[in-house]
Amino acid sequence: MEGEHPMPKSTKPRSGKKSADLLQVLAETGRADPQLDPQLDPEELQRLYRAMLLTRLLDERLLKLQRQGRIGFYGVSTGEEASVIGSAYALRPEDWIFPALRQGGAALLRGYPLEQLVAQCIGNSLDLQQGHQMPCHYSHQPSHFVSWSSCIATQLPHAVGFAWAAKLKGDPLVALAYLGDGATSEGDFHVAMNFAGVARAPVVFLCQNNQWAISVPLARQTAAPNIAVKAEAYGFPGLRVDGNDVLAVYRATKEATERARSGGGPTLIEAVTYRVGGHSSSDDPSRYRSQAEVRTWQKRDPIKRFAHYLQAKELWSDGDDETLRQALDEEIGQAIAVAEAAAPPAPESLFEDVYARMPWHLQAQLRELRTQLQSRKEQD
Ligand SMILES: Cc1ncc(C[n+]2csc(CCOP(=O)(O)OP(=O)(O)O)c2C)c(N)n1
Repeated sequence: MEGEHPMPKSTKPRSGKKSADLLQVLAETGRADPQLDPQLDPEELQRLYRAMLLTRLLDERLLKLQRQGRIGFYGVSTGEEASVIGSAYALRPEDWIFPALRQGGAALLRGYPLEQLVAQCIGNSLDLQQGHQMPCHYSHQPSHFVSWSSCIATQLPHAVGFAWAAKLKGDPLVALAYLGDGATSEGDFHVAMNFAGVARAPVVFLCQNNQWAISVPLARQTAAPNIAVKAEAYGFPGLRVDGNDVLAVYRATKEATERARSGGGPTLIEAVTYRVGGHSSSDDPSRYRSQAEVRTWQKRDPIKRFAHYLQAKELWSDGDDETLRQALDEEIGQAIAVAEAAAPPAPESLFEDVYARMPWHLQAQLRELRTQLQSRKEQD
């Protein structure tokens, strides 16, 4: 399989070492392996496609908003939509997601309202977090989507703790923890993987190996032949899937989550994909990687591949695609309009959502703020 999915030079596993096979359901032409096709029904397939396309179009619009100074920061998931949507789709509503930077599409799939996502990037009063978090660091309790700390890999021990608690309580829940290839070099990765293995916690680690951690290529991240192999040292399965193949990602995650739910313990899934865009709106990737490498991966676009599959099944046409794109563009435009119309957060909200019981010194500062706001009002 490895030969069918060649990687650019800088991201190739070391020669001479055998790496695990890559699970692929869809060939790059969109042709499905009949033995591996999960046989989702037409509505489900179209829902997956819509979610991937929404993610792509939303990323394009929000990055433009950032360039226009209308939001402060943004991180796209362009090229990684199959890894995000295929894995999130494998969960049950009662399961929980511990995301990293690029999983906003998963939150939307699970019911995060689009205008609230945009408002989160702005940080205004429509934002559930009232601007307390960095833009693009979403959380939405009803979707079981947990807030992320920018400190790389910290979500992994959180996910394991959650999963272990669920196991102790006898709740049949699974935690899906997302991470990038760079996160595998953090101490928290080892802590989480080790503890998950020992406790046989119902957690699935979904590593989007997008080949880069800002400007650090995979070849400088690890001397191991791949990321999936690391699971072996912790005593649980690790597997590699084609991260640009939504059905392969879905299939692998479904198997892993159901094994976890039935007491079979954790799994590490390495979704082999590529970060087509910059690391974030603050990054210029042309300073450290070649356009030829980017173009190679752009040819493996996960959305186009899935569209070919749907077309071959006569579930999709170019006309359907155009109609959906227009509808999504409109939906995004409306969400932006609603989000931008919201007022800034109330100054007092600075004091909310940190302590269950506010300490005395913050109570004093809050009183002082209120007095100042009142006297300003009287001056106006
Ligand atoms: C502990 C820590 N070290 C460094 C950083 C700076 N930093 C932010 S994102 C990032 C790279 C993350 O790469 P990866 O885990 O591969 O995820 P990706 O962004 O590629 O999805 C780094 C080093 C950080 N946020 N936290």
